[in-house]
Amino acid sequence: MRILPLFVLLLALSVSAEPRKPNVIVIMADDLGFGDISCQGATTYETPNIDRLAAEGIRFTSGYCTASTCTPTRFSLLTGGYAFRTKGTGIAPPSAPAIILPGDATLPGMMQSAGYATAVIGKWHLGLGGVEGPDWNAEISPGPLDIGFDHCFLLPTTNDRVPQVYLQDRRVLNLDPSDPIRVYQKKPSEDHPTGITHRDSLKMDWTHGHNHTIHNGISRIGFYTGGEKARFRDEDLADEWVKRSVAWMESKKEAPFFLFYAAHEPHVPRMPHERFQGKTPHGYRTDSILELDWCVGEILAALDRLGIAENTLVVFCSDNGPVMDDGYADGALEKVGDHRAAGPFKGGKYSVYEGGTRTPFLARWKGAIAPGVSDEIVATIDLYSSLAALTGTAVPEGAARDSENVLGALLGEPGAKGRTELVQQDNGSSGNFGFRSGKWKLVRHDKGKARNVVVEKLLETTDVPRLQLFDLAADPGETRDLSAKEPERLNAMAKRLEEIVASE
Ligand code: NG6
Ligand code: CA
Repeated sequence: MRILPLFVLLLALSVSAEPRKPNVIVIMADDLGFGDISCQGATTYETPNIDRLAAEGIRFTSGYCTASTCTPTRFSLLTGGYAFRTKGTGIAPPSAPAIILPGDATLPGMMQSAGYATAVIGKWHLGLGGVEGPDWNAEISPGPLDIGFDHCFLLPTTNDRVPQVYLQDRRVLNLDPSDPIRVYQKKPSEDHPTGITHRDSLKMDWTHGHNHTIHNGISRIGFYTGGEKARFRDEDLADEWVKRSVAWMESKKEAPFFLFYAAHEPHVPRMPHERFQGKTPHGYRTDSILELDWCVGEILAALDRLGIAENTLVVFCSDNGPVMDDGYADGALEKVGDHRAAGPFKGGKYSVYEGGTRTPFLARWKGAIAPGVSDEIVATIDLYSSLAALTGTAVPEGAARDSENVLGALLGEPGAKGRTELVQQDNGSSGNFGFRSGKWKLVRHDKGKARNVVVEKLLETTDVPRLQLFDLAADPGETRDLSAKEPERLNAMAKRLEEIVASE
């Protein structure tokens, strides 16, 4: 999707007559399921800070991300367009080129034009650099600073992909020029240690993939050498990001700021700080959820300390649903017990059933949002249009085309409606879609194969009919296919979905 910013339209302010410019923080967790927080079903450990956010704000029971993997959800959050419309928006490999390019209309760019200071701190996973990918040893462009962020402090992809270094604005932090970073497609030399050749030395074994270069006792996806001084320890990521976020907010407390805090928990490799290890009954996956909760608590405490909690809208969400074994032997599957990471929903990460995309979604703005629970449908893709409406900011014509202004619902205004329909995708290109329309859910698997429906069988697919229909009000777990009973509804929804997917 390329947008020509020739004409701009002032968005009709359907909800708030007066534009308002509170600080905005979007905290996006990574692979966090609906049932992973203790205000939504987790009973074997507590997430007090996330629960506090929920208690002081609105908890959405139909809050969604738009894809069941990371890159497409983040692409849609930042551009306001469904990722299936744009090729190359599936899970980005190590050293992938930038997916969102200078000139593309973006959420942070819109916030910049509203007068906000903007930063992204955490995981990126939207590619960096030109068509060849980033040169890790030089200035990296295009990157976040070219698409609307004033500042970034990032893990380039996911932590299971190389390299384990921070990108600060345009450069790798603490890089010694005499020890350049090199990323390789293939094993760089015969004696290069990998998760296969040095499996016995690993502090956490792999189960599938993830057996290339070893760093910090964990083998990764991809090969690299060099950059020793720039490398971080997995255990320290969260502490560093929180420290950087708090310092940045403090430096911007006079101006309105927009912070995208892109957490890594509980994505693999799950290697929380030592102080969280062993603190839950289910292994490092849920230990790392305690770490995430601690991060949220630190951010909220900073808002209180800076005296800006009443002037800050905090949105908490996830980039896709949960997964147990995602490539490392961290015990998540073996120790899951009765914990239901996706809550009452079916499927999880990689799936177009509800568990893949219906995820935690909280909004708190002290003094402006009356606390409560909402069943309105809201999605991460809607933040672009909704924040434009909030701040009274122009959106370039044709931009953010799939982003709906659900500001009234986000702020819990009485009678305000969320979406009436939403398309859910997986990683893209599979022909799998979920389509929610009111209480109805159409599920489409073009090849008749569904993934991650049964938690134990991530790598296997389950045979399913091409189209299925569920009544989410009566059957949130998508267990009773009503397609034979409701053929007209099935056909009408299949047609509408096709219309949305095929529209240019
Ligand atoms: C998959 C990885 C998985 C995870 C995922 C991306 C393998 C076998 N699996 O390809 O471990 O990294 O990509 O996750 O390599 S996401 O949340 O960033 O989309
Ligand atoms: Ca993810």
